[in-house]
Amino acid sequence: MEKLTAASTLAELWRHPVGHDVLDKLLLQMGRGEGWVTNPLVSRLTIGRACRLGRGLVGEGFADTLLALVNAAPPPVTGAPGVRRAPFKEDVFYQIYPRSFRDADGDGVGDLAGILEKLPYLQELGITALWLSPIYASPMDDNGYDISDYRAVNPEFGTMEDLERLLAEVHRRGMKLIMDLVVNHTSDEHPWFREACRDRQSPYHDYYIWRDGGPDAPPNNWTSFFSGPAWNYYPEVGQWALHLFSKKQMDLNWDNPALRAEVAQIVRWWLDKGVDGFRMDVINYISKASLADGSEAVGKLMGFTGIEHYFYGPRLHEYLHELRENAFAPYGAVMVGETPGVGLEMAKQLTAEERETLDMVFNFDQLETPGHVRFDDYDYDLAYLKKYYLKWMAGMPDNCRMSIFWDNHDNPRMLGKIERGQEYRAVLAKLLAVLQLTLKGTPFLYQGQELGMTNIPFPSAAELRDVESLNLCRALEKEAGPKAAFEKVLAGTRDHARTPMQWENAPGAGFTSGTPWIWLSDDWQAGWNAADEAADPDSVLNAYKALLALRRAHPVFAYGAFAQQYASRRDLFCYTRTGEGERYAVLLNLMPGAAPRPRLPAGAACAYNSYGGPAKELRPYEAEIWRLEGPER
Ligand code: TEU
Repeated sequence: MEKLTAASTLAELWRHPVGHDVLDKLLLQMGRGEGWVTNPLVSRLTIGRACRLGRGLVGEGFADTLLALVNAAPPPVTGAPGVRRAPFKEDVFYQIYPRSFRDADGDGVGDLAGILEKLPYLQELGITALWLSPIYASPMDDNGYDISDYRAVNPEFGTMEDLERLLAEVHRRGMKLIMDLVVNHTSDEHPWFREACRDRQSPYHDYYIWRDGGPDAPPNNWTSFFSGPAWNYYPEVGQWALHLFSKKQMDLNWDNPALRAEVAQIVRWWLDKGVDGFRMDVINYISKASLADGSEAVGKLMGFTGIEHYFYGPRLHEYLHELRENAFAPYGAVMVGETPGVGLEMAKQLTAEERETLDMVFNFDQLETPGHVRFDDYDYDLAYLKKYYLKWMAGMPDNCRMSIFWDNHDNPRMLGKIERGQEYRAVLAKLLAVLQLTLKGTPFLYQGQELGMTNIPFPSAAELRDVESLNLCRALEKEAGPKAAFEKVLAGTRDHARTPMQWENAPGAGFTSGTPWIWLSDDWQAGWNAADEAADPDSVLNAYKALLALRRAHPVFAYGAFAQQYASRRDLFCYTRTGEGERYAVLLNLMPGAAPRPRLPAGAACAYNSYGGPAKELRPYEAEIWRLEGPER
């Protein structure tokens, strides 16, 4: 790939795969269409001139940062003929947020014994692999994403024996278990960091990212994801240390080979115990290009300043490949990267089989519609979800793999972002289930999604628990007062997804016999709980069971080719999946009103209908799967 320079045009940047991703992301955040860059006036500008013209906006040095990022990227990925089979492509993963899943000992906090208790439920649901959010020793500043000992279980969740018992039972039931690997940072209470603070000469000092300087001003203008500057000052050593997340989550220095060897050892230690792989937290942030100031304009747009220096760093691919070779590959363990901010080409570069880095990535750009960030209060438009997946389905070749997800512990639930009311709650939940389980990629469900759990407004700021929400609330209160601050935070708080699982119509929703650690609404009383839904043939839970069974029985959903159908119908999202000697059509009505039904080929047989059976028209948000016969249309 030819290197770009300041004399290259924006048109050339747009044609460059990684340059395209960067421009695409900026346009998405601005809520602008492609025409903004591709129009002849703009596209002929050189990168240098465009950055000079916009200097007031993007700041000095932005062109250099951009060119370095683009030019350090690996060569573009070309497709491969035919899809290679692999278990992780056939699995359906289910994310457990242990604090909120099931509390077996009544202290109000979910635990490993609680997960063990619910394995029959998960197996019956049809899940084949579990992902556990962190259960390691941690001061819990960020609910376990701040690890103080990678080889210990937090007593709040149980013991190592509990974990081993859980793992054995998961395997006995023919399922897999992956853990969460949080190695962009450790807790400030990790012995490495303590040692690093105690003695500048200690080998552990260089495990972290330090800069000299007086206590008055941090070394650069980077901001943390959880409000405020991304640096803490440590008078013991007279230095600043970087933390992209909370003040207690200190970034590790991946440029230090000793640290990388340490991480590989941790991974092998767990793989020796028998875990089947890892979901790797913010793994695309591990290679920092430089510690130069971030662009203020990009910072404003994204909500965080400095991100262009580390979200696709120059040594990212090298570090991932090394870790794969040294730890994952010998065990055949699965490597799933959480990669906020990466675009389509970057996702290809990170997952292409021949590159031997990650198996799959989580990309997040489906979660907000153009021009929006998570804390904006707006209604999500399903037309964007369709546009997004049409692009990704067409763009991801068979040698790359994406995950498909709507919900996780970091975002309000998708269902509630599309519809705040309850009118179409069940049928919309089923539509999302059909889409997630029939797109080409590996689905990751999040606990409660299978029940149609949604975002129920928290009554007050006192009920919020998440460090991100609390910090943001505090910061906003100063400018806007407590009421406006709470309203803003409420729109995007991660706590929406962290409310307890609703198991049954009983006090504590069957989550706990004690007082839950986080607010629990009374939603479970209205039938939105696992026990009531199991008994109701029309429930969201039973829809998931049916769809998971269908997916498991027909590998075409894991491997088959995707092709859009009835493309002129803007109100519908229709596609076929073809392969493994089979062919299915999926019809989704994206509208809360009835829509004329497109004509299906003769011999089509209904394999799933979200209203219990097909009607003449497609009803609001109706979702169907049809088994087709015969040749391609
Ligand atoms: O999340 C990282 C991530 O990209 C975002 O969720 C980010 O925290 C923020 O929302 C920016 O918009 C991972 C974990 O999933 C999250 O729970 C942790 O808090 C975070 O990393 C730090 O470990």
